[in-house]
Amino acid sequence: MARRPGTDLNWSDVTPKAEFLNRRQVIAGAAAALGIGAGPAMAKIAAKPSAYSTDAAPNTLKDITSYNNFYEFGWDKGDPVKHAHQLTTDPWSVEIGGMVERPGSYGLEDILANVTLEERIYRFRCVEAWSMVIPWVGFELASLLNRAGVQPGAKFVAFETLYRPNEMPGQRAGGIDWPYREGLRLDEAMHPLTIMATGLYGEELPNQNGAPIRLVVPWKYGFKSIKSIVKITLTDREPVTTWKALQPREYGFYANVNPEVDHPRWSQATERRVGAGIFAGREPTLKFNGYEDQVAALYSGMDLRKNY
Ligand SMILES: Nc1nc2c(c(=O)[nH]1)N[C@H]1C(S)=C(S)[C@@H](COP(=O)(O)O)O[C@H]1N2
Ligand SMILES: [Mo]
Repeated sequence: MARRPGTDLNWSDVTPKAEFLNRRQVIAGAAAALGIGAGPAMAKIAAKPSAYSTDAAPNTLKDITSYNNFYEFGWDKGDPVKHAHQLTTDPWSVEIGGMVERPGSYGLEDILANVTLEERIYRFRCVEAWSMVIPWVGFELASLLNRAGVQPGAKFVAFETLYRPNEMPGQRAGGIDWPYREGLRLDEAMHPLTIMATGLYGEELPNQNGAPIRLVVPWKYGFKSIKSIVKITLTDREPVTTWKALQPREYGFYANVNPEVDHPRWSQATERRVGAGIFAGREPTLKFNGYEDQVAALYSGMDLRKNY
């Protein structure tokens, strides 16, 4: 990991070499399927298809935009769609700081003008044992972190949601120590599956889904995929994260989807696909939410029961 400042950091730089070589063909195949960049994300986003997309059938736009967890707008699944229209998402900027070469406030338009937007159809698994398939539009977080220039000593990435209680009624109530915070290990953040989403179904991200920019980490429980991000900090120690701080025995820092490690209060072996209908059976939950081939190497040698 010894690098000169300003050098682009790739997933391979934070991944043991042998593991990277095993995956080169996957990466090469994906790269070939992609192409050139797209313009800023305005309504009707031009986004290229991705080899990382699942071929599972996506949920309907209605399911994805009316059954939400966004506690800034209330605790019920139907609260975000009722209240999130209050949120002002333009202008928007993301403050990138900590162990980076080029700290500063990055405007959303400027961020979008310098990335490649892709459609990524991902499986999405909430820790509450429901799931969806969501056609996100977004770009690899790695490209943004490289733009800011990650310093050699950085090991984690911390994220914060907007704190604006006058537009977010849930923030006027207690329960959570706002703002909502999340974090990733640097190698997780640099992984090509990790994206910043700015749209879904080829349109701008609806407010209830985390407009205008949110994280999506498809192999982890949904609470890691923090919404409406205003701050990204590179750090050398594990950052405080909202759910772990609230209930450390139930929610860990890693939160990798794992059917073999139950939540203390319910099984994680199966899941309910939202919208599948009341006669559809539960589906088996897949290790790393079906992304095991791509991400298992990030955790080789780790006890996944201890690091839940
Ligand atoms: N800021 C913020 N981000 C958040 C949450 C939240 O309450 N606040 N909920 C998380 C949880 S628990 C889930 S399951 C997903 C839900 O994303 P969706 O509503 O777009 O499906 O967002 C995650 N990101
Ligand atoms: Mo969740």
